[in-house]
Amino acid sequence: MEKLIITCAVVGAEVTRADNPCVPYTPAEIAAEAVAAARAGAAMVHLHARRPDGTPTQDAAAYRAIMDGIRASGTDVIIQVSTGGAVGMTAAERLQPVGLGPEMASLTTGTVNFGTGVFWNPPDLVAEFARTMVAHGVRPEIEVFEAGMVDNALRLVQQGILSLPLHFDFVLGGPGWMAATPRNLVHLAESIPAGCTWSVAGIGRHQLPMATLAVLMGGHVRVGLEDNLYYRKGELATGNAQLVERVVRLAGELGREVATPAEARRILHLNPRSS
Ligand code: KMH
Ligand code: ZN
Repeated sequence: MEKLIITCAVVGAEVTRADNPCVPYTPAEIAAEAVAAARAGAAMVHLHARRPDGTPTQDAAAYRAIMDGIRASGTDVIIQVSTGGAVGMTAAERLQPVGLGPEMASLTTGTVNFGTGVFWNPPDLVAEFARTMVAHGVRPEIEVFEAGMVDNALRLVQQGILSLPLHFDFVLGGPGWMAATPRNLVHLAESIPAGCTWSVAGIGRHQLPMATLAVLMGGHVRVGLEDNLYYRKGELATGNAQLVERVVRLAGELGREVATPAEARRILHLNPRSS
């Protein structure tokens, strides 16, 4: 098996300090959480930005400040920006951080219910996002909330917009999406073409069981406060690093080595970082 890539989704767009006081808001706080996650063993961070009051923003300046803060720490963690943003944002708003030329960006390849709203990703928008990523040399991570989103991504390959191998992230267990069950995870892992890679992001209480399955199945793992605020039932996580540390321990117990950012770049077919 390849070494295990741990991605940390450090803040997301929805969770607040009322949910868990560790949720970071300012660029400096988000960067600090990302650096702590990287030091704990995350090879990649999935970023969203917030305004100082906690409301989500896709403002490029906010992302730039977060990215600069992460790089200033000296970590070479892979930086993946969100193009999902928050429900209700326009396409132009959501695309802003791609212009900064991060190594990766998330790309959700279909529309799905999200909380009480709709996470709107019609075909034209998805194709535009994919083309913009390619134009900026940004590698997509395909976010899969429903099984048909795998097929939608492969259609982009057939259309010549994206190319294989792709990296998929199966986001399972949120209300209104595919359930976080072993059967669904096996089905998704078997649905992607040979040579592609996948991780799983289990939502809430599903984070740990899905991570465990991925470690055993040869997939990769996403954890972090975006997806899960708790360490265990009734006990809030003390930060992103704590959730990453647990996966590192789990992988060690199960005999799977954890990838460094440089190793993760090789596994994901990203260019090596020169500086
Ligand atoms: N906040 C959700 C509406 C992504 O980052 O690409 C979308 C999301 C997915 O978090
Ligand atoms: Zn996200």
